[in-house]
Amino acid sequence: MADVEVTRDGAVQTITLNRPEKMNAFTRNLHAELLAALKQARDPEVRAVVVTGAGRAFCAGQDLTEFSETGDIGAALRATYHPNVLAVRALEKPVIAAVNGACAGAGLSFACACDIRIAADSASFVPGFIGIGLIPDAGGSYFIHRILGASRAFEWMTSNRRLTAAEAHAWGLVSEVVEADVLPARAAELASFYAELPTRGVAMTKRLFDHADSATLEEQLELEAQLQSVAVKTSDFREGVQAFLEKRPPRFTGS
Ligand code: LHQ
Repeated sequence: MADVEVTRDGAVQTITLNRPEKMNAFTRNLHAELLAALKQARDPEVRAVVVTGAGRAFCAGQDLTEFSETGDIGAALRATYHPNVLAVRALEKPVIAAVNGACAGAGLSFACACDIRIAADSASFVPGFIGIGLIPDAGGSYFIHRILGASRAFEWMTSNRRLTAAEAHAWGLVSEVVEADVLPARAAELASFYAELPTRGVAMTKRLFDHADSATLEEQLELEAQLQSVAVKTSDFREGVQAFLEKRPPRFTGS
């Protein structure tokens, strides 16, 4: 059985981390299959992506039983985690993490690399790293710091406190919490909503916010100007204006 399952429903691709007996912990093989799934999601017909986990966990981070085999950790991170995190950020469509259960260590980092996080009420969020004497990796120090702010991020990542889904929602780590049995349906509904938006506009918004993290105001204004010049040339811009003038809902195609 594959460690990562990919399904397609219309313009929505769902990627399921599929090692339920190991809480979907990352192995080299899972990383490779995840990267292949993210490459598959580049298909222009795919306009929104959901990432979730099989069984009772979202992802427990690095499989600690494979840990000793990794040797040079820096090299292992560069070879396995980094390409997947960068692939999510480079994907020109929204990536929704549907956090169905425990989300720990690099699994938490990966969820935080996604554009949107929703959670089951049974989900929990565990830094993990400091519990085994490590530091946040796989982008954890980058994304969690940005989502929570420096002070809360430091306190959480060093205390290793397990957060409930409700607490994660109160902190702004997830945007929505639903009952566990309706999470797949809610994720599908949210992804369908996104898949019907002007995909290129959504993708360029993603790029702008990533750029804003390290840009000066002048640089950000310039990138806005450049990308808006692209956006006005899309069919979806023409359709949006036409639909507005005709007082009807727009039918965006993502082109
Ligand atoms: C696991 C794991 C796991 C294997 C639970 N591996 N079996 C990158 C590069 C290189 C090196 C190192 O690290 C990294 C990045 C990282 O991700 S470091 C952080 C690694 N992750 C952790 O430290 C998390 C460890 N796990 C936990 O804190 C808990 O197990 C969580 C919060 C995930 C789930 O808690 P519970 O729901 O209470 O379940 P449990 O603790 O009872 O675990 C269930 C089973 O899953 C258990 O096995 P067993 O045979 O007793 O049923 C665990 O050993 C196994 N498991 N995480 N990462």
